[in-house]
Amino acid sequence: MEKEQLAVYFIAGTPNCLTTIEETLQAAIDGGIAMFQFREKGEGALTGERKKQIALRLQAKCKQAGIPFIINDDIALAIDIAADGVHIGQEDEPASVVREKIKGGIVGVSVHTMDEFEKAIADGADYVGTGPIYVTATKTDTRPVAGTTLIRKMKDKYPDFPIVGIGGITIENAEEVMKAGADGVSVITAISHAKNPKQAASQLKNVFSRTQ
Ligand code: 3NM
Repeated sequence: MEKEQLAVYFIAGTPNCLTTIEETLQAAIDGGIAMFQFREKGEGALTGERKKQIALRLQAKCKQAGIPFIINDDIALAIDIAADGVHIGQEDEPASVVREKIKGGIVGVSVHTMDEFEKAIADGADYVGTGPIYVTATKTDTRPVAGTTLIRKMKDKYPDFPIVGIGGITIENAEEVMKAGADGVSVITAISHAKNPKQAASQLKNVFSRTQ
């Protein structure tokens, strides 16, 4: 994968969206997101065939836009529909096992310490996400708020490895995350709950461009 694909990395599931997830994703694409992760979690989350059908529709939109379509945690679904990749946490299957299953696809791993970061690299991850950088209401079982210190340390040691920040990132604070060395920002609410998701995505893209 290219680092530039992390610039504005939108994540969403149906419970995160104010309108339909298809509409929200289309607006985010029109605003210039570079990658999308389908993360169908939380109250009211779809499962089984209904989840798969939505995934296929979102995948088609990403394909048309030429951006990677990543699935959170559900490795079986990712393989079933030939998604471009998966994103896993520390509680999921080991990244080395997922790497084998996903073959040439993108594998992203959530990390919270330098040790987890180095393990993810050794296991064959293509990028890591680290957070929560700021307070987030979207995920309740996060680690303590980390700020940008770890991103700086990670970039100092591995300047070329793709890193994205996550958790409570907004148009206002995204610049701080980029300046700490992140290759991009992962957001749910900043786009999915925006009055104008297209504009929000475009503003985040502008923050990325002006910090390069
Ligand atoms: N992972 P929002 S924080 C999915 O810290 C997720 O690993 C996190 O949502 C982590 O952009 C988070 O609305 C939620 O804050 C991000």
